[in-house]
Amino acid sequence: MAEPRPRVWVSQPLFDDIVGRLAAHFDVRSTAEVTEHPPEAIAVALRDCAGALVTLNERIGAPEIAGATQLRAIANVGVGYNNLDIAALTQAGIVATNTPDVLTETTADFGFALLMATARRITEAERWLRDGQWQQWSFGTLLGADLHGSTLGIVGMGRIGQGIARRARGFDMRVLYHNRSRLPETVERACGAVYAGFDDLLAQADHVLLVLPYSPQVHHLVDAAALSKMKPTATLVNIARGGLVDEVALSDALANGRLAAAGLDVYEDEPAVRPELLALRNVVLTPHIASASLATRRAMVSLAVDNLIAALGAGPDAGHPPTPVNPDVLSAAAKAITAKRQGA
Ligand code: 8YV
Repeated sequence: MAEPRPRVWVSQPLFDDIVGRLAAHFDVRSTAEVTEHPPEAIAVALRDCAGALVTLNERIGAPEIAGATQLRAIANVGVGYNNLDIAALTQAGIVATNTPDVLTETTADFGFALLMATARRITEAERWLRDGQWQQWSFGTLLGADLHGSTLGIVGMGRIGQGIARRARGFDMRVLYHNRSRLPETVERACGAVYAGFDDLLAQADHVLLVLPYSPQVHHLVDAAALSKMKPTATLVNIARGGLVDEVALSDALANGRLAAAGLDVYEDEPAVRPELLALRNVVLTPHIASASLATRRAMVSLAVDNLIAALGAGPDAGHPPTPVNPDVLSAAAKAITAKRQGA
């Protein structure tokens, strides 16, 4: 009798034609509607699965995998994977993968768009016009801050940060960056970016853009103290993770003229947005869409599907998912697959 096929869970409706590729190898348990899965439901969903395709909405750690004795791989649709407890997954021998590269340029485009909208007050201006407030053209209406000739401070100089720096060159901006480690000089030169300490960057930048990965170590990196180091005329843009910014301190700074404006695509408690932020006119708020072009979101799902198939030992790249997060687990898993094949 044929062995039963491994079961995989797909936590959200993604693109059916792409996710459909999983069915060639696995028994797929899909999710028809966008669903908020509480932790207990995730634990139940994972219990009899070998793999899962998940999004940032699903937080998976030790309690969720405790009963999932067959679970071998989790493919995250997203470059950020702070929704996954990598230490717990690694300890349990579960491979985790993410989706870098395919979203770099789209996300960098959006970072720039949000920066422009924030500095030049574009959404505020549209609301004002739609509200019927444009009764007479006036010279002093909705004056914003320039991008060209200004200093941009990028915090987090990975692939997306570098993409933003390259775009900034076209606007004749001076680019400072801060990163855990300084980049090789050749990369700095290619991006036209100069390394700065965090406080120095905050003090010098006219626009500060956050693009660093979230971890508990950088929780509230931008707090009241950091905000007080920024120019009162500056803008802050966050396209990384909400937890990087203390939203109470930010709302306070925006309301009291200690910061000119902010553009936020991510929030501390998504999808909830603080009423204090909603009430402010000098903040541009978007619903976590930095990677949301059709082509890129499809590419992300496709890469996640490739990762899951390979991590579970199927398909042409069996045992070698393209973008693992915890490759140590993978090498053990890949060895087991090779051994099984050689033994077969
Ligand atoms: C995704 C993101 O849309 O890639 C990331 O880290 O934040 C977004 O691009 C999100 O992760 C979907 O799960």
